[in-house]
Amino acid sequence: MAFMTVQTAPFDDQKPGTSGLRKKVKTFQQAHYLENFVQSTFNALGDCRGRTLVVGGDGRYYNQTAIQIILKMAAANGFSHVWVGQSGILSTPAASCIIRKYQAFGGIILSASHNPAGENGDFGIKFNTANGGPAPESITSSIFNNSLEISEYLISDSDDIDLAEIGLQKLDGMTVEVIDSVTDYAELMAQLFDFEAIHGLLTRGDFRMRFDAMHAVTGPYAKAILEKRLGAPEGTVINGVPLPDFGEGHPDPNLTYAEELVAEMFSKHAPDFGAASDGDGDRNMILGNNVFVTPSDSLAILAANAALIPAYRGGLKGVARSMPTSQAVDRVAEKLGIEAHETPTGWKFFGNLLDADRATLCGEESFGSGSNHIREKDGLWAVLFWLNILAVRGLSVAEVVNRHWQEFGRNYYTRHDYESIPTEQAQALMQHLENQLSDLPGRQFGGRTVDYADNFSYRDPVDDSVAEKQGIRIGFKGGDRIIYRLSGTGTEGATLRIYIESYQADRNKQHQDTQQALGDLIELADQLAMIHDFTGRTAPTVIT
Ligand code: VG1
Ligand code: CO
Repeated sequence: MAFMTVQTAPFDDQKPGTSGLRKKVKTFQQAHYLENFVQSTFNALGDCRGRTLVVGGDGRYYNQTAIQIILKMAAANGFSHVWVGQSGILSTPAASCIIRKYQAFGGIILSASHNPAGENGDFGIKFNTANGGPAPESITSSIFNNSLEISEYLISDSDDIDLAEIGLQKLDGMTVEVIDSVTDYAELMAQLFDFEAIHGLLTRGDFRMRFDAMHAVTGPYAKAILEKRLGAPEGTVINGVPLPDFGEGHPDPNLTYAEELVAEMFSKHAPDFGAASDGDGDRNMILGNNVFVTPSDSLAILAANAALIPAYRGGLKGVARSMPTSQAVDRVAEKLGIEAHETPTGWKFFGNLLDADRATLCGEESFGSGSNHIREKDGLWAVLFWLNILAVRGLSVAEVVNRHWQEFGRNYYTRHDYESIPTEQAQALMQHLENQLSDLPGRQFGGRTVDYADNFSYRDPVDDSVAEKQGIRIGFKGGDRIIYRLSGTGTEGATLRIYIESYQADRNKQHQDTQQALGDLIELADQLAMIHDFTGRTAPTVIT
């Protein structure tokens, strides 16, 4: 067995986006493509000799092939020990948990999250640092710079590792340790939550729950924790076997894509609690009998109820939300007298706040929430948090939500996505908005006055790093907002995301249909951006 130095030439499109590098499987299958990115990552990290790594992915097509390549490159680059999930499976939160628990130097997570999988679908790769979180911008830009200059990579010509077999194997000088994908993560969950109370709820007989794993990575985790450990009846978890093409579905837990679950939860004999997770297990959708909880509300409710949960009984240090996420959680923070941070989109921006103990709970409107237990968002964690709340309070999901609105007011919230717009059209539209920003403050639109209009810039309070142009914000007096940004995770053209929010304190007006309640703001958002003129589109592709 020998290490080889392979000559290569740079690709110019390996700039990591919101969450790592995401491209079509076919792009990754080009000769040297994956290898270039992995070597660029190792080069960005410096001397890798003697270091340790965690490797795993969401089980999508190309996962195992990529893992074999990464292991051989890790060995040739001098890593001493690599932990790999059995059969290459690690959910994103489990990978974060394992990096922290085994004090690894970092981890490589293979996932394109909720993007469709299969031979013609998407693939993705990202690097997480020793704190278990996504590499910060300083590292991702160094990876990109390395990828533009790469001329060779190192790889071993050893045989493949048997990923199905738990235990230690040798790959040249490097130890590969195949570990159970679920055990460490399940143990962590048991430390955070009152499993006895949740067990009581799930075995009570009159409480029914449904969890949709959407044929993606969370299936084994949900079955092990909810059914085996917490006593939920078999069949509680549906679509629980991870498939390389995710059953040809789109494992994005929202009202559009989680059709099967949504149909059941909005039926006559709906279960009491419903939840779904995404491709790599870091997102969650929470539903009750005929109710949907927006992710922004869910974050606020978790924060308001945190004192009921063993792990957070001592109080929250602070909360953080991405900029487009509704301001509902800010009101909870105000009441609790704790810091509330507003960061750019993407979990990597929460890392410093969590490490510095300035935020305990974090969340994004895109169905992601998490805490300082790891450094990624965590789908099943949110589900267990909700179950723990329901078990302790003895209320239904609808009651919990309604009482929250009564106490704090309701932030009506929606996101409209326009997918696969030609990139030039999307950029022209954003430029058109940008050009208006300086004229907007003070202007009136149907009773609302523009308070501020800018392109969001964030200074990290821990290391003073600055991230600019993170989305166009139009804020009105009283707190209503319209936000526009382009997605950084898509692989086809551009996706325009428009986020719309309006606060309602009046209890008698908290039960309108969201799209109706936000109707005039939606129309204004459309007019200001001239969506139809720039894109020819008359309606969004997805509304959440
Ligand atoms: C989207 C979401 C963002 C999330 C990111 C990764 O990014 O909006 O909130 O952090 O996906 O989530 P963008 O740039 O497309 O808006 V996941 O579950 O794909 O790791
Ligand atoms: Co995800």
